[in-house]
This record gives sequence, structure tokens and C-alpha cells, in this order.
Amino acid sequence: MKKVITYGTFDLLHEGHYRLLERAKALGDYLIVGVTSEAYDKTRGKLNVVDSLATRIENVRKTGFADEIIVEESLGQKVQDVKKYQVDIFTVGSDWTGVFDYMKDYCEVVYLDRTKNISSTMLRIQNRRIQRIGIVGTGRIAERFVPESKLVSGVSTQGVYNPHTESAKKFADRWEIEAYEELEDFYQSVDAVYIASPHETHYDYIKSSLGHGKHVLCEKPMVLKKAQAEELFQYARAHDLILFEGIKTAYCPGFNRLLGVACSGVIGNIRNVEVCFTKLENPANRELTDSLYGGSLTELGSYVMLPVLKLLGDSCEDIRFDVIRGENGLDLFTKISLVYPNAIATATCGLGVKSEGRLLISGTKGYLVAEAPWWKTSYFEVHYEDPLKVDKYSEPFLGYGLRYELSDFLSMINGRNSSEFKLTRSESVALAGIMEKFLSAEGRGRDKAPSEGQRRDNM
Ligand code: C2G
Repeated sequence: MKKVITYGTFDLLHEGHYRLLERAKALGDYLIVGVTSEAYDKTRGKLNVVDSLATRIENVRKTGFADEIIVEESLGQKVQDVKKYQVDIFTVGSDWTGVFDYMKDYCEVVYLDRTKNISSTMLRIQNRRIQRIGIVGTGRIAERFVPESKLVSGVSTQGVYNPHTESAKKFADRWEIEAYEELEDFYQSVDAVYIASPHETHYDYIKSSLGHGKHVLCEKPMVLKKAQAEELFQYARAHDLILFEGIKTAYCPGFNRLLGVACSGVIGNIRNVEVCFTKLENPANRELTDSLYGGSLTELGSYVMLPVLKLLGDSCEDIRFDVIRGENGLDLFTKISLVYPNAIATATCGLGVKSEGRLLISGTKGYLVAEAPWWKTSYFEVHYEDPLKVDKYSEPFLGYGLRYELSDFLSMINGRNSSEFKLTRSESVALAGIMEKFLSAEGRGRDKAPSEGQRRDNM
């Protein structure tokens, strides 16, 4: 008797799972299915698992393919199971190709083709809502999004659109998803859109996605003009659609804990925020060559302004930009200085100058500090007058961190608006306002202004 084993979460059991189990069973005579426990999924960073373990086991049982169902509780259990049950073949979907090659020492390993399309017919029959996400853009961030999306239950990355069809095809092949040549076909096949195209294209893609009734998660900076942000949020709200700006820091657990501690009173009243994020970029890259929309502020400004807006709000009395420019006029290093009635802030970002990335929040009783990479907060400290007294906080930050924003986006779509506070519409509008003000001060906006090194204005 040939014994086969496979593993999975099998949450919101769908066609992809069903076909996997069907083919796994066909590989032998006896199929063992390991269903992951909730605790194990948590440790491997799988978020949002909707169905309980009992329901997931029951759904696997109902497929009729499993001869035996076991629970997978920890990393390392697979090898033990293969020995224990004298398994001949270990199989799993091709999205895991290579990962389980180490099992070849114990049995045959078969990667079965992953099912590309989770069809809407199947979802309707099951009366379940799995959001099919389509990606616009095929750059670095889109590459990171796909593996992260696999760790969020209730979404399925369906396909990708890029006007450069060759790039779309390559991307789609790599991730075993569909490539769409026509934007209309793309919209027909998805429920929500993740926009990861160049900054200046965001507005048009958001508008057309919303116009097609799709929810939108858009990479930062969402748009570069305040009025555009207001218009898009208004449209989304009027049509019951979710529009979400993807600044990963805003949704990660460590950063939210940091904000909670900073505002808890332990450091007293906040009087100063100093924040910095620099990344030395290759001078040949778009970020440092796009003379209209490149530069440090459009690239990293959303990150550094996030803690300032969260902690001090969006009504500062004065905002000023100090800039170091490269030969092509683009900002290599930008310092934003803000003055509030009872506080001040400096937010610094750079692509061509390296500095210490740090978030420092000073209060009347103490200060909170998170070192680089504070934008993926996993650790921070609170210090007081007494140098011996230090409170230390840590939180996990898993993978690229995009799973957190996607999970919150999904919960908003599903009507649980409890995460809306993490990045409010007015904060996104304020961020777009800052981009606009800066680009205009640099003489890059539509309303050109003299590009002197320094400029003062109201936010
Ligand atoms: N799958 C598939 N087609 C899809 C989606 C999933 O063939 N469209 C496959 C996966 O490759 C996996 C199985 O269905 O083999 C279960 O998928 P998940 O429930 O997402 O579980 P996963 O996280 O892949 O667990 O120890 C756990 C296992 O390593 C894999």
C-alpha cells in the first residue's frame, strides 16, 4: 500500500485545496492530511485564519479524499510523521517548490501544480467570500506582496496587470498567477486591487479601479495631491468601497504598541519627535533619476511623517523643508521641520546621504526610542531621568510586514472597521498634502514655485 501525506491550513476550503487533495489521493492508496493547529499557524505568521481547527478538519473530511486526518502542531513534525506513518510520498502545492526538498531524505517529494484561478462559481457555491486580489505593477514591492498574501486567509492573489505585457507575463509565471493584457479583463477577474505601480500613476489606477467597483489597497505615497486624496476617499465612501493607503509601518503590531506606550502618559506630554529613515539608493534607479517624481521625500517621506502625524496631528503651525539636492536637482536628503503649538518635530529622509535611522519621542517625563529599522518596529525602549530605569518592549515583525496591512484591508472589506484608526483618511490626505507642498516648493508641482533651498509654509 502506497501512503501519501500532505499538509495545510485548509481555511475557507476552496477549489485549490480540493484539487490538491484529489491529486494527492491519486498519487497512492492511502492519504493522510495534516491540518495545522491555530498555535502553529500563529508561529509561522499566518494571519486571519477564519475557520476553527474543528471546522477545517471537518471540511477536509467532507472532501472524501482523506483516509486519515492528523493535526500539525509544530515545525519539524513532518519528518516525524513520515517515519511514524511509514509514508512513501510527501506532497504539497507548487507554491512550496524547493522548500520541502529536505524531506527527500525520508520519502519521495512531489510538488503538485497550484490551482491558478479560484473561480467565483466555486466561491458562490460555497457561499464564502474570498477576496480575489489583482496586482497592478510588477516591481520589488509587488514581488514581496505575493508571498505575504499567502499568509493572510480569505484572500487569493489572482493575477497581475502591467502595461508592459512582457513584465506581467514573467511575474505571473514566477508566481503562478494570471497575467492580464487588458485592464478591463483584469477588473472582471478580481474583487480588489493592490496598486504597486510608480507613484504618479496611482491616481488614475485608483480612480479606474474604484470606478469598476473594486476595493483598493495602494502603495504609499497614495497620491501626490491633497485634492486628489479627498476626491478618491469621497468617491470610495459614496460607493461603499474601501480605499486604503499601504504604509506597512502603520499596520504592524510593534509600531502600534509603540504609539500606545508613547501616548499612555509614561513619558508625559510629547514635546519633540525626531525621526529619520535613509536608504542609499543606486543612482541609476528610478528613485534617483525620475526628475518629476523621484527623490527622497516621495520615496520615504510617508514613513517619516507617519509617527509625526500619529503623535502630533495634522494641524501644525509651520512646516519647512531643507533639502540637499543631487546634480539632477532631485532631493537626496530632506529634512522636514514642523512646529506645533506645544511641540516640534523633524522628519528626515535620504536616498543619497546615510544617517542613523531612529525614532525618538521626547516627553515631559521621559523619552521613547526605537532604533533602525523602526519602520519595522520590533523593539523599543522608554528612558527616564534615572538612567538605570529602562522599560523594554518587543513585538514580532514577520516577513516583509505587508501581511499586516493586507489583513487589515481585508477586515475593512469584510465590514470590521476596527483597524481604520491605524491610518485614517485624514492622515492620508495630510500626507498627500505634504507631498504636494514639497513638490510645488521644488518647482515640480503644477503650481510651480521658486525652488529655493528653504521654504516656509502652513501644512
Ligand atoms: N493550494 C493549491 N492551490 C491554491 C491554494 C492552495 O494547490 N490555489 C495548496 C497549497 O499549495 C497546499 C494546500 O493547498 O499544498 C493547502 O494550502 P494552505 O491551506 O494555504 O496551507 P499552506 O500554508 O500551504 O500549508 O505545514 C503546512 C504546509 O506546509 C502548507
